[in-house]
Formats: sequence, C-alpha cells, structure tokens
Amino acid sequence: MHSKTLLASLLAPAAVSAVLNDLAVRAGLKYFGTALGESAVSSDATYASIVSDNTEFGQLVPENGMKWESTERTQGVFTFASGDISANQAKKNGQGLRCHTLVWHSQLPSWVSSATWTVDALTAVMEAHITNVMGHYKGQCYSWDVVNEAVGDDGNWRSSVFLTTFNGTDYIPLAFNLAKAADPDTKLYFNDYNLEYNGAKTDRAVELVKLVQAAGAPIDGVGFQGHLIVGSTPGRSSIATALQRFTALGVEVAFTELDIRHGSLPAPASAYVTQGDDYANVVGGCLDTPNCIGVTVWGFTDKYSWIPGTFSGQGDALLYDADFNRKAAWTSVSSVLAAKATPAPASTTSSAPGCGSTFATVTVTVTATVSASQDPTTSTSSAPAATQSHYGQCGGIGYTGPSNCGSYTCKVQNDWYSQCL
Ligand code: 9MR
Repeated sequence: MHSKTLLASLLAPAAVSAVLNDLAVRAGLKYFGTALGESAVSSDATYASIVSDNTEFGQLVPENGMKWESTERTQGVFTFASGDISANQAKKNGQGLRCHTLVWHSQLPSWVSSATWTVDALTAVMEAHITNVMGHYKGQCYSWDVVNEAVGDDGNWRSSVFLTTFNGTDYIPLAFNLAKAADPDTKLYFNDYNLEYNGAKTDRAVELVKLVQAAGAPIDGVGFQGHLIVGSTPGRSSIATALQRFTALGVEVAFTELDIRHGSLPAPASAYVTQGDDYANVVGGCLDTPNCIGVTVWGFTDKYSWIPGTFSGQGDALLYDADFNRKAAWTSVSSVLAAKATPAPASTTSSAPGCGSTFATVTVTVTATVSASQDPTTSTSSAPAATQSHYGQCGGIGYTGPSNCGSYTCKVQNDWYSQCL
C-alpha cells in the first residue's frame, strides 16, 4: 500500500520540482525532514501543500504537539489532538515521523516543574507520562527524543526539577529505561543544541551517552538540534568531527532542528549566500559521517519560525522565504545532496520513508537505460547512447550520465542537478 502511495506521489505532477528528500535518500540518508507547525498546516494552504510533499520532506516532527504541556497539561489527563496532527499528516502522506519530546525542563506544566517531589513520586509521574504518550504513538515513531536539553549552555548539567529531585543524573537512564518499556521498537534519542561547536557542552553530552550506557540503559541516537547562526556555523569537517564523537560510541546521529539565522535583519544579499554555505557545511558534515541518518529543518519557511519571537531582530533562518520562494540555502542543500546522490539505476530499490516506526523500503521501477559511464565497474568505450528516464538525472556538475531525456525535457534544478521532467 505504501509502495503504491509513494509511486503515485513520485508520478504526480506536483512532485516534479520537489527534491530534497529524494536527493537525501539517493545520497544515503534515511530522510530529509521538517518540523510541522500545527497551526500553519491547517490555516495556510501553500504551507500545507509543501509540507505534504514527501519528495521534498520525507519525515515530520511536531513542533509543539507532543510536548508535556500539550499532552498532559493536567496530571493524568492526556490529550493527543495536537500531536496527532503530525502523526496523521505523516501517515496520510507516506512520511516518517520523529517524535518530540518526553523529559525536558521547558514547556513543562507547572504541576510538574513547580512542585517538590520525592524520587519515588517523580519516578511515578515520569512513568505515567512516558507510558501513556509513547503508548499512544506506539508503532508510529521512527524515534523519540526521550531526554531533551539536559546539558546547560556552560557544559554543566542543566538545572531542572528532574536534576534537583534526583540530586543528579539518575533521571536520565531512568527515562531511557521507561521509554524502552513503553515502546521497544522506536529509536531512543538524547537531543540538544550547540553540540556542533565541540566544546564543553559537547563533552558533557558525550558523558551523558556514556553514563546511560554504563547504567545498562538503552540509547540509540543523539540529535544535534542545529540552531545555528549565519557566519558562525562550524565548517564541514568540524561538524563531522563533532558528530563522529557520538557515532564512535555506537549510537546514530541526526540533525533534528536545523535552522541558521541571520544575527540581524535586514541582512545583505551576501549573507544569504553565506547562509547557503553554512547549510551546505552542516548537511555535508552529516553526509561525511557514517551513521548520520538524516537532517530535519525546524520549519521550512521564514513565514513561520520561532526565532523572531525569541531573538528579537534576528531570523530568516530557513530554506524558503516568507513568500515560499526557495532561497540560496535551498539550492545549496540540494546541491550538496545531489553531489553525493547516486544516479537512478535502470530498476532500483530505493529507501523511502514509510508510515510506521521505520523507513520502509519501496521498489521504484523506472525505465532508464543506464549508460556505462554511470557504472564505475564498466568500461565506457562501448556504451550505447542512452536515454534517461522520467525524473532521472540528466545533468549537473560532475554528472557523466545520459543527458537525453527522450520525450521529456532536461531542466536545470541547480548547478549540480538537472532532471528529466
Ligand atoms: O519552535 C518551538 C516554539 O514554537 C516553542 O514556543 C518553543 C518553546 O520552548 O519551542 C520551540 O521548539 C524548541 C524545541 O522544541 C526544542 N529545541 C529548541 C526549539 C526552539 O526553541
């Protein structure tokens, strides 16, 4: 069923110009995804149509709908209407789902954050929350952010009702154990920001993974949120180095909330080019890291972003502008993905996101004749003149495959990628 859905969407006219997830999958990632704004998707038709396109975004994460204040604002009363918006969208559109988040000091209702608890009482509260929320979404989440932002900006453990009550970090392995019991088949993540700089905060996050592992608790992944600033974003190899400190511990990594903001607005035109370079470095660092499994942007349009409300005068951090035009940053991301993407072979099985807890493998059959020059194991000398298939690559820097699209037209998507449309 999902194969048919995906195939239909690949063949639908609306899909032809949207490529980020397609390119990401062909470059070896599981997905390119976005946070979904729960109110924008129901009030803005343009937003809804882009966020529903699984060739552009193969994975969704609710921006707010699954947080504690959304799901259990009153103790013992669970509401899933807001979280279900993303889950239902993902299901309907054949997209994967990251689920966010369970144990976090922020967006925590005051009945949790302001009370004084014993360890036993707070353990029971955590267990009820994790069991109910994960139980509701069981089988739907590729991953859950079990613990969010447990490290402070200075590299010390972040102060919270959890750290205070447990008089230390025991709440962290506890949360992972509770999560495993609630849904054994989802990936369990620690998620935090500013890990990209490889400083004291990154050191502490490495320690966190080790302490969970040493406690015998399960941890599958670390999310690099990636809330970064134009011109101050680390370079590609530095990003890869930071990511690889975690993959060396046996966990996967992903960018989970990527946005790169201008420090002041209006920004000069040159800053939008720099922003594109910064995005390319982040995505490139992930591509350079085996076991960096995907990239999720924290929204896709500057029309809706948390940044101006938090950092006054800053913003324009996303891939589409406020009028839904693709920015230089979109082209940079698509280019860096396309540079690593393998050309579509004659008949291929490609990994694409599915509706369940994993990214399903679907078979996409295309009718391309693959030229010998596309296959590094084959001599090019006797290659027949080839025709690329509908939606296949037909040009771009470094591309050596067929440029003839037969009855279709080869259209330039960016410097690195032209496509038969
Ligand atoms: O984008 C979210 C915004 O709408 C909320 O008001 C805010 C509340 O803290 O949370 C934002 O999302 C955060 C995410 O859940 C965790 N990492 C930082 C994100 C940006 O603040």
